[in-house]
Amino acid sequence: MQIKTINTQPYSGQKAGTSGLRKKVTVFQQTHYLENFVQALFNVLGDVHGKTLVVGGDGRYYNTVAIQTILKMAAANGFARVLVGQQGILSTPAASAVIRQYQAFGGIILSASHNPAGKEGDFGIKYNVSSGSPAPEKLTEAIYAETQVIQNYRTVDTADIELNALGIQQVGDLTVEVIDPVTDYARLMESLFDFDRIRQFFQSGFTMRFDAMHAVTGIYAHAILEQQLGAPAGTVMNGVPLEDFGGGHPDPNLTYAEALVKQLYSDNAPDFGAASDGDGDRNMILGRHCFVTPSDSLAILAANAQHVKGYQQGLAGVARSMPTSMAVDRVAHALNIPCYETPTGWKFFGNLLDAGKATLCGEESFGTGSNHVREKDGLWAVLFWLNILAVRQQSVAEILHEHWTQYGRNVYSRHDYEGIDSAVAKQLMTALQAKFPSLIHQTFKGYQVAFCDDFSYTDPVDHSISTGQGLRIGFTDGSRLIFRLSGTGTDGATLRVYLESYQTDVVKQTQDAQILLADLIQLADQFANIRHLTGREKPSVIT
Ligand code: VG1
Ligand code: CO
Repeated sequence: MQIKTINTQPYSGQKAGTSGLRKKVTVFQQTHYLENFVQALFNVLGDVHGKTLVVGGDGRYYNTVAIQTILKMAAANGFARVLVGQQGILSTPAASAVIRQYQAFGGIILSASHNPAGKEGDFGIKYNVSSGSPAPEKLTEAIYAETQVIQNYRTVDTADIELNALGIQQVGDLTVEVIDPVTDYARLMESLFDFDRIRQFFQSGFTMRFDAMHAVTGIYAHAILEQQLGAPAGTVMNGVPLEDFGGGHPDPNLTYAEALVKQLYSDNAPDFGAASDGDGDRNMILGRHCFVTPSDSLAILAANAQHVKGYQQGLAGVARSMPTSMAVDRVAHALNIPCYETPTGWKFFGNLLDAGKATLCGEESFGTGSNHVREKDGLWAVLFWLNILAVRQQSVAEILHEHWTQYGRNVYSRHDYEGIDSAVAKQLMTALQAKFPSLIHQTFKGYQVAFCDDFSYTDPVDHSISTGQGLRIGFTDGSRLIFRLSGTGTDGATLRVYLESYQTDVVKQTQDAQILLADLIQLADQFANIRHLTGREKPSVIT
């Protein structure tokens, strides 16, 4: 088969954000745009002869077009084997699992996660290394540098590869194997959780709704929850993946998963509710008339890990991203295990997981995971909860409230201001940081400022340093205000304000977080001048 070398010119801005390169579909549709990025990646990887690559995506519009391009380029660049999900599908955690299981050299995941899909929506691409972990910053920076100087890419002239039928095809010297996207992942889940017990739990009348939001987890949830675990048909809602995710915004939170939230707060609510995002790595946990924040969920999983077969031997440590609440720190303290604080983005957990320093990890952005893969994992978190509920035979609300009684409640909320002007967002952050010296040790509404900084992180394993990871204002009672700009959006800027206080009064603990955080919400506006600078009266999304 003839290898073609095609001349091209660099595009600016092919820089990975928090989780890969995310742009509008129309940006990816520009001539050679995707090819440039993929060739830059292959150039940085060096000699790939004899190596195996995993390829799959969340099924959004442009997924299979991109996959055909990538397969042909993989053939021309000398890969020996590509494992690709049937119809181009692999959820992000399943891709990570497949990379690990087949000891692949790495994998390419096509997804823009929860960002809307379709012709006018977003698309994304990212590379994961042989451990299954998102590429570290060193690698993403090298790829970016390569995109700036790229002059040609290699591909082969061949018909499109058949992605619907399982099995092996030859593309020149490249062996393409179309694999079932669910099988390996489901087997991994079965090795971690007590499926028999969960099956009995459903048989005993326990009810749940899982909202796949017309995105990739539909096929995984149908197979695992309904077929394997025997949950009644209809347990999975919006379970058919669509190219445009049904026009929705598959972000599992109180705003975008409204239909599910309504059901869980209705008179005949099921016992348990959960949702996942576009690419299956996020999760939201709900009980009857009850919402568990992702930060609390991480803490509860850590505190109950002994009930779950895959984690019975104990946790080596836990890790959370800096803006995630400190609820898990309290559990770690009680268990006498270390708790690591990393910048936002799953790639920062990779080294801790590889080194066996952390077993469970989590982010406030509805991301939870463990050392079973190197991505956050939505269905895994749901199964973990199901396993705990089946063992403890208590409601979600009872488990949550008992947790708060024992550890205190880290009252938590995130306020997002989406789609604001990028220049204004930068100005807001600069002005806030300039104010830091005037805030230190001062008292506002009874909160005394203990420290202000711009978070930076030194990786305890490879000692790499990441700076500029978010502005923090910490108070003497442990409360925190954190300000960050999103690194995953494609429209203007998104300001994220993270609010946290600590409450030991059992009566107050059950009050609404927005009420308990009211003073801190006002202080955030006072310090950062949010309403004035952005012209927004309130956040666009509150989680
Ligand atoms: C957001 C979240 C972050 C998460 C990232 C990728 O990033 O805050 O915690 O790791 O999305 O998640 P940012 O930079 O927009 O705040 V996913 O499900 O989009 O892969
Ligand atoms: Co995601």
